[in-house]
Amino acid sequence: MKDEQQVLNQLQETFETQFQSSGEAFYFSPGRVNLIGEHIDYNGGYVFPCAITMGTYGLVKLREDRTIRCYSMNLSDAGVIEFSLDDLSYQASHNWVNYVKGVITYFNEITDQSVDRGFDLVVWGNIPNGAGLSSSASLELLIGVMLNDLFNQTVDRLDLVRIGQRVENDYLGLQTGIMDQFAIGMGEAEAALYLNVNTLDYGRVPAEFGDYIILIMNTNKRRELTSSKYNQRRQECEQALQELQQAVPIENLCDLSWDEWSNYSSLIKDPVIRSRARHAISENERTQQAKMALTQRDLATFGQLLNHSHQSLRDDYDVTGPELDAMVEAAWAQPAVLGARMTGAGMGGCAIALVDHHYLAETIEKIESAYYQATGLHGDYYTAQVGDGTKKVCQNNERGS
Ligand code: GAF
Repeated sequence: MKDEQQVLNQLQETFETQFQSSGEAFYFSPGRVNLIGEHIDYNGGYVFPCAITMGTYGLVKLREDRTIRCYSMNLSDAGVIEFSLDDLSYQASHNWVNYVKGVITYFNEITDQSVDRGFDLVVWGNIPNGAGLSSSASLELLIGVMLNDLFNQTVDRLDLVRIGQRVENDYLGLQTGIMDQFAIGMGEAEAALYLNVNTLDYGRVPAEFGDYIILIMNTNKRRELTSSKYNQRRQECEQALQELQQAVPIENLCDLSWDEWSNYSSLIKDPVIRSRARHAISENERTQQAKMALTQRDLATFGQLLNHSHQSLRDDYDVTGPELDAMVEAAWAQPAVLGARMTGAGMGGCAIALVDHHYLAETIEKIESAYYQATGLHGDYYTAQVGDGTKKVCQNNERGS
């Protein structure tokens, strides 16, 4: 992995080549992994994500006019994508830049149209695209934090998080919850966030795994999180909720405890809808237990809960798919692994495993060999640390050499 200084230098060189002037301020926004609590941030449950040290860097400079020019070093073939502040509508050909437009749209809404000048922007990231590590939420928060500084606003972090979610929900039509933007905006080095999505109350739990580390395993099966499939799961959960509400006064599926669920599950007639609800309610229970296990440094229990989470996402929620299952099963077979599961939305993308770091290299080798045998695909393996939320890195004149 490049070190940060190299990244800043390359961003500046690229800025000068593309825009014939120097960028002024550098920003960083992380990706996230969710330890456990999957597909329940839209069911009123607890989630347990953390920001990671992989993420998106940006270098920006204000302009005098109303033009915005954006260049991604990862998608250099797309060249500079340009638009005017006077037209912030979605355009398919504008690709990743639609996230920039979406954030400006909602930022302007709550700051009395404060974004009144354009800017030039170069970004580079090391979160693999479509891998379920939230490259899009990373970009949303990067832009939000940047706009706050560029236009001397004081929008608080939680509102920037909400703006990111609105970009997904209202601008792009993907009915996601708030977990990803929250983890990225509020993250802190060495801490996982234990978040109640109903109240947005949260606590920081030291992400201390002793001899173990979180290995991120990319299936390289691009996540096919079409809005229709994700939104379909949401609708199924809503249907389950409505049927339960005939008999129980709850507002969210996760208002039911696992014990209560056994009394009411038969109210849901369709077995598929029933299994979606069972996942949400059991996952919420597991997340609470996992938080307790991690707090008590009971990693064996924590690992078991990761395994059960994956089984539930596979059998009840049907969002794993053959590649994630093969990767996770390969990890389960390794003696140095305490637990493994898919992370994020699923349907491709990444899984995580809790691995004894003394045996990391041979464990990766064995997982990779079993995964390749099962799928014909090669995986990628990362050991990112738990890192800070979105932040300004420095002004250009503070950059070392
Ligand atoms: C995606 C969504 F963006 C999150 O809100 C969450 O629902 C996650 O899938 C599944 O837990 O990352």
